[in-house]
Amino acid sequence: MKRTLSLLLLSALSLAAAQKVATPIAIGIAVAQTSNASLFGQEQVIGAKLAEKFLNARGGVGGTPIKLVFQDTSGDEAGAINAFQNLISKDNVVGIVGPTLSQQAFSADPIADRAKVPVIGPSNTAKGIPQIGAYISRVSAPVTAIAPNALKQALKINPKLKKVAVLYAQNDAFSTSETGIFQQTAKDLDLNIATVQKFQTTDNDFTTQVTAVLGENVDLVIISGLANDSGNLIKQLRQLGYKGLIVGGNGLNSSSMFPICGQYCDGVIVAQAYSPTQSSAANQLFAREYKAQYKKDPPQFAAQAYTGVQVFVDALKVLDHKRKIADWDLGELRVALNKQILIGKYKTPLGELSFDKDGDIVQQAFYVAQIKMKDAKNGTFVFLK
Ligand code: MET
Repeated sequence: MKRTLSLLLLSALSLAAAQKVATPIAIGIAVAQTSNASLFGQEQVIGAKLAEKFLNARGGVGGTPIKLVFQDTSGDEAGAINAFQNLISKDNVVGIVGPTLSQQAFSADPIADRAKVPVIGPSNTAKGIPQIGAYISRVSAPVTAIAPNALKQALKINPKLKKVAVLYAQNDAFSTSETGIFQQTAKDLDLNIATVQKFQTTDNDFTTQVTAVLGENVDLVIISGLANDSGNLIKQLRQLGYKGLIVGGNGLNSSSMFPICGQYCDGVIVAQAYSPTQSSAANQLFAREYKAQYKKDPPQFAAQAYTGVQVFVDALKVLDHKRKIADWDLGELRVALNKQILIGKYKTPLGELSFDKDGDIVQQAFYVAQIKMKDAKNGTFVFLK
C-alpha cells in the first residue's frame, strides 16, 4: 500500500515536471531596469531587444521565433533573486541573460544553477562568476582581462607616471574585485600606490576621499565603482583641483555617466570589451542596425547583451536540428542547451568567441577609450591606439 502510494506520488511529480517548451521560445532577460544600476540596465535592454528583432527577422530558431521575457531585477540581490525565480518557475524560460551586477549574480545565479537553468552573464566582470556553477557562463570578459589595459594605456599617454591613488566602492562585489586587479597591475607596472580610499555606491559626497587624494600629489587616480557614485567622485576631484589622469573601471563605461560628471568626465580613460569598429561581419551588421535606430555607436553593455541573446539563439539552432525545440521537454532542453552553449563557437559583435571549461568567455580583442565631452551632457568614447 505504502509502495503504491509512493509510486503514485512519484509519477504525479514527474508528470508535473514534464512540460513541453512553449513557442515562441521564451528567453529571460533579468537586468536592472530601475535603481542606480539602471544606467547600465537600460543599455542592456536596448541590446537584447535589438537581438530579438534582428535574430527573429533572420528566421529565429529554425523558423520558430524567440520571445524575450523581461523581469526587472532593480539594483539589489533581492530583486535579482525574485526576477530569476519568476523567470524559472512562472515564465518557463529556456535560459536567462542577466543579472546586471556581479553583486546580484553571486546571490541569484545559484538559484538558476540548482534549477539547472542556463544563465549567461551579460556584464558580470568580477572574479569567480562562472565558477558559481555548471549552469553559469558569461559574455563579459573579467576584470583580469580588461582592467590592466587601461593602466598600460595611461602609461602610454604619460610614461612618467609614478604616484597613484586608488578609490573603490567597498559595498560592491565587482568594484572590490576590480580594484584588486588595478592595484596588482599598478604594482607590476612599478607604480607607487600612495593612498587607497574606500566609498559606498550610495555616496554623493566625496570630500574626505578627494582631500586625501589631493594631499598625496598623485599623477594618476584609479576608480572602481558604479556610474552615479563614480561620476560624482570625478566631478568633485576636478572641482577641488585634481589635474592628473583618471582611469575608470567598467562602471564608468557608459554614456549614462556623462550628465553626472558633465564636462569633468573629459579625458577619463576606460578599457573596453567591445569596439564599434571591430571588423567582423557580425559586428558591422549589429553596429549598423544600432546606429540606424539610435544615431550613435553602440555601447559595450548593449553589445554584450545582444551577444548573450545571440549565444542562446545559436545554441538553440543546433539543438533544433536534432529535434524541433517545441518537441523537447523543458527540463531536458535546459540541460542540453547549457551543454551546447559551452561547446559552441559564436560569431558575435564582440568578435568570435567561445567558452572555457568554467563557462568564462574566450575573447580575442580588447580596447581602451578616452571620454571626449562635447558639452555638459553629451560626449563620446574615443578609441585609442
Ligand atoms: N561589471 C559590473 C559588475 O560585474 C556591472 C556593470 S558596470 C558596474 O558588477
